[in-house]
Amino acid sequence: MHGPIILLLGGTSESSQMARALAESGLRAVFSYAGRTEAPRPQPLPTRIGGFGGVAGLADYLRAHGITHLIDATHPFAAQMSRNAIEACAATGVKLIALERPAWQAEHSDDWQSLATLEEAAAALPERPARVFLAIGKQNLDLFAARQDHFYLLRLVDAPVAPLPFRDAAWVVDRGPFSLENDLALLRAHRITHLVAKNAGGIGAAAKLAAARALGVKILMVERPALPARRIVQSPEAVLAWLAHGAERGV
Ligand code: 3Y8
Ligand code: NAP
Repeated sequence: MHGPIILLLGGTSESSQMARALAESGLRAVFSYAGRTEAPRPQPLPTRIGGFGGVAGLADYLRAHGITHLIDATHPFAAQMSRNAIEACAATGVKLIALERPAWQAEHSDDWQSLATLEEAAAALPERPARVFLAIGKQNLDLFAARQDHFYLLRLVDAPVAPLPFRDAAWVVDRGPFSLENDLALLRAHRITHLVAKNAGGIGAAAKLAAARALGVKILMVERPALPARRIVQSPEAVLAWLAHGAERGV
């Protein structure tokens, strides 16, 4: 009897942990990146890069490759990919599980404001000029372009190819995982007063929160988009148990 044939949707530190666990288990799996960055971290699994072509494209891929189990370990803000995975698995009968890290929580000493969207975060910036660490990558920067009176610090995975939509900005190229000392130095060097972040959760990008706490920087946290119900676990071990359980039952 053949074991599961797995598609692992990646792009997070948890998906890298999952890939290592799958490689060690000897199970048949392929790792998938969207192709957002120039040189994504190499994985210990056969890797495909690029979109599938919507729900239909993903369903075709699942059928063509005899995929039996899909692990969605994408970032909590990769909502379109996660929605597509739910629909394509429902259409093909492929079993779906999400590997997701818990959201970050405000601590009592935090100057932390939760927002529903990046637009709300932009609107929440103060009237008076501020010095803002936009730790949201390079998509969505235009949402902040209306406020040219702030200084913006950006952290990008790849150097920007287009000019930034800001009058007064600096940027660093860094991929993470980030360290507390690095993020403390970054916030101090740029005299940051506000931090805008998406609630990624996990450890890879949490250092900026600890640095903000230490320096009394105001945290504007964009909370995660809602997703339809699906099976969610929070560790690669739980995913392996789910795979083993299913395999025993021959499903
Ligand atoms: C291409 C794969 C690892 C994984 C690293 C984690 C950590 C850094 C949190 C900050 C926040 C941000 C951004 C971030 C996080 C980890 C993890 C995580 C945030 C890589 C990766 C890919 C991407 C895509 C990229 C986005 C961008 C977002 C930078 C690889 C490094 C800001 C999200 O240039 C672009 O277009 C970049 C696009 C989507 C958000 C955006 O809108 O710009 N991630 N990030 C994946 C693919 O092609 O499928 O290149 O190796 C993965 C990681 N991103 O191996 O250590 O918690 O997992 N990535 C956010 O949370 O706001 C950084 O700087 O503090
Ligand atoms: P998204 O908006 O949810 O997805 C947009 C489209 O990108 C999807 O419909 C799909 O294209 C393609 N795609 C996304 N993830 C893919 C994957 N792992 N493999 C193959 N195709 C993928 O996704 P996103 O927010 O742009 O994120 C893209 C990648 O960056 C994901 O791997 C995600 O885990 C990672 N990431 C994102 C963030 C973030 O802030 N959004 C943060 C850290 C890491 P088709 O419809 O053509 O299939």
